[in-house]
Amino acid sequence: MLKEAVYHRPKNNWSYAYDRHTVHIRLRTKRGDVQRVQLIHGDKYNWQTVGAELTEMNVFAQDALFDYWQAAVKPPFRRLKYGFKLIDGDDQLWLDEQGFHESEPKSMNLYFEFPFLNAADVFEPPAWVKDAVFYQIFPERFANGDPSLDPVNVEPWGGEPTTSNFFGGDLQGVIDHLDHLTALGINAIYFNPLFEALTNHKYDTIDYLKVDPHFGTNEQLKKLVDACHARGIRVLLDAVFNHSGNEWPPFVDVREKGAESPYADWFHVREYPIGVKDGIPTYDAFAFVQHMPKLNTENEKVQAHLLEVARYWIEEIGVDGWRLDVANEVDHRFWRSFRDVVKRANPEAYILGEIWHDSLPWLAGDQFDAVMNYPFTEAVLDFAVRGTRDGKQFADLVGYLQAAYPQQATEAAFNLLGSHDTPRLLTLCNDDKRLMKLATAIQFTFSGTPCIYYGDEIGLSGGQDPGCRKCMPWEEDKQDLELFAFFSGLVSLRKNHRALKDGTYAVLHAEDGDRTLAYAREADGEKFIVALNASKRKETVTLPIGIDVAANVVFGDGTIEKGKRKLKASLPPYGFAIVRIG
Ligand code: ARE
Repeated sequence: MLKEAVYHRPKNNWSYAYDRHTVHIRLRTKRGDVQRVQLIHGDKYNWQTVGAELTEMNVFAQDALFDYWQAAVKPPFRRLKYGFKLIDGDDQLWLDEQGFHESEPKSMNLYFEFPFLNAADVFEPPAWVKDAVFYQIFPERFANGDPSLDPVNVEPWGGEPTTSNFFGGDLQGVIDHLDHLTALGINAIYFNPLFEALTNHKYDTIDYLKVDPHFGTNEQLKKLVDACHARGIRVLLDAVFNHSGNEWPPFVDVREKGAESPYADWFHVREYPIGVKDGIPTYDAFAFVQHMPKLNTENEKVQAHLLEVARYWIEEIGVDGWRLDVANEVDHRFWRSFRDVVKRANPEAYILGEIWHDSLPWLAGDQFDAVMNYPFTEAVLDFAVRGTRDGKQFADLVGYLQAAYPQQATEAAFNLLGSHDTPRLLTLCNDDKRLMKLATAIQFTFSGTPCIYYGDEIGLSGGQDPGCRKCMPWEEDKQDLELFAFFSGLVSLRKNHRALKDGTYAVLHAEDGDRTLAYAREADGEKFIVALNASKRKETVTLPIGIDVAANVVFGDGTIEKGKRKLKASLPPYGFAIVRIG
């Protein structure tokens, strides 16, 4: 057994409360190196009578180098003291807080501790999130429902988007097209910023308490939210709290009065008078963008204002949560206060951070419920679209990501394949719908909440921002209805089967240099096998199944042939099959 590969720490993704009764304990070993791992556990104040129990651990995830073991235990008195027993043939090793032992430690004093399962510390994303299918709307480009609100320089709908032009999309446009969303089957919308701002993307807020007049009014947003709720659709807004716009009145005041302004401490000014020197603003700003001055979220008045904003839209307008812009550049203390305010306003509200990287520090229950899962985006695109990752490398990366977070974070992850910040999926696929469908099939059969970027479902294309922000075409002959049927079919399949949402996940086929992949999802006695072919040739994959069980392709262009204890899936180039077992 390779001791150097063994890892555990009694915190974070290694030891955490999964719910108010269950603790998950994990251990890492070298891949394929250890036959069995047992968790020895009991109550620290009553080890003799309550403990010590042995629970067999299972490998729940694997990456290229490691096996990740997990056991779920329900300590009767909510306290846990534990150690590990590693077994490989005749070799046995015990692990506690002091390290390895060749024989069972005489005392449990130095075992690891999960001191107490306090309900207040449990990371519990709202239950509805697992059942959600999101749809992202970039408001300026979805639909123009009220031309009387158009900005003066508005261009005809459907023109080429630039960084600064306007097409007149608004809230009425969304209200007018709710039937489209219902037909697609989505049950949650994420809106890019709606508050008053000068740019077409509105990430440069002027007034956090007012809907942009070119989009509509606060009352109209309330009407939209109510209409969505009546259809079972939840609504998420974009909170741009890292920075304001440079026409936000407090910043205007600092620009005019300098250090004497009562708002001087609301920002991070390095030098007065404020301005731009050699392309660098004399104050902190988002990405050196001078019209986006960074807010000082340590200032109590700034906190009070932003927290009131967080409360107002939830309590008074009824929105169901927030997507947090540039979430990783704002201090953790602020996000903790933010969570308290949001959950007080609505305990079921959802908090989604925009973080593109490893996000563990924000996913401990005291800050966010989920993050935009760009690492998943990259894994899927590499495998299904770019062809830079084979089935094994894909499975290894996914295994690594699963092990890197508590299980509830994986179950609530926000899985997107594109957004207003990336080239569109169809464009990345060089307009080859087979690749797009392959990637989307993975997205909809994975743990985590899928999100469709507006227009992807009808074949909208476009490169990097601003190309990815084209106007939604509403004439039927400009929409790819076959693609729409594909998307709505997948949405409905997912919505109707728990196994595809938070069911267990097991890799069935993933080999070096092989561009096919198969995995199983299982829950409530229901099982699906997803078999995928990311190569340009027809491929077959042989998969183990139980004896005499039924198997049917419920979605996809692949076919299956049943053998005695196996299933042969024939997959066309860039094809796939979602197979229902039993
Ligand atoms: C504008 C132009 C762009 C130009 C940019 C440079 O449109 O073409 O490249 O200026 O100055 C908003 C608008 C953008 C606008 C930007 C600045 O939507 O159109 O760009 O403001 O005016 C990082 C951050 C992440 C951030 C992205 C963009 O970590 O938070 O960069 N995303 C949010 C929003 C954006 C928004 C802003 C922030 C600002 O979602 O839409 O931009 O409010 C890597 C890194 C990531 C990086 C990512 C993308 O993978 O790891 O950290 O994200 O690439 O660059």
